[in-house]
Amino acid sequence: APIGLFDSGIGGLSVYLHLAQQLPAERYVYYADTLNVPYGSRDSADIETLTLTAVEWLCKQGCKLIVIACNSASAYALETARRRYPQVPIVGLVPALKPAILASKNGRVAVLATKATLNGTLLNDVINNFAKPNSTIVTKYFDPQLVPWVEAGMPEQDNTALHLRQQLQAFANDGIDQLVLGCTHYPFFKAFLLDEIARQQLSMQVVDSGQAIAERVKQLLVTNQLSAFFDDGKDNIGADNRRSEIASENNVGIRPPLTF
Ligand code: DGN
Repeated sequence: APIGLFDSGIGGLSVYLHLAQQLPAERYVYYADTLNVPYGSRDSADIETLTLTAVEWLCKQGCKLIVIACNSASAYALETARRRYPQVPIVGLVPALKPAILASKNGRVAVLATKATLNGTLLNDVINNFAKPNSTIVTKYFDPQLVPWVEAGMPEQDNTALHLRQQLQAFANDGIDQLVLGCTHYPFFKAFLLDEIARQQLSMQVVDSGQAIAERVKQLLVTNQLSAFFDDGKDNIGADNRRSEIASENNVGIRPPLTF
């Protein structure tokens, strides 16, 4: 049976890339709700309804495990989805603030995410639990332009570069030494950000959740005996179809170029 992934658009592919690397024998179904992207500025009830629709669709495909590869959707629908589909392990995303706080040398941590994620309890619980009183300052940043740029398949255009350079400068001025990419669309800018950080000789690390999510999925597959090794081939995708499938409700494909 396949592993299901869901995002409001194509951002969750940044998580899929880590999964495919760590778990290449698995099959994947990816649901990109490109019809309703962006979720970031929608209200919580709306995000919950759209997410549950996606999770139900992935369950119908016979997915053995589902990754809600969207911080905004996880913020408002992870708990409900787990309650509604208790038979399927569901992994959600929260910005990787914990490792960033632990790694920070000066306690100045930035989290860049959608409004929905920044306001959600998942993120604020992490801040309350791990930010060290008196020594950690977590600053929240919201940038409405980044998701549409990734969706349009043009993270490397000139105005994108200019915008990101200015954004980095603002973080540097604020003394940030850890930048948390709190939206699954943003790792598509990571290579550019790292180049720019090196070029400007800033001491800033960029953190995202992809690797940790792949490790969590691997662990769940092992403990629940769900890895491809145990597959009986009885699912809705077909036992002989051993390639990953990209599913999109309104059939909008992935537009190149996307680098990672
Ligand atoms: N990729 C989604 C996230 O991680 O929050 C957000 C994209 C969006 O819908 N704004």
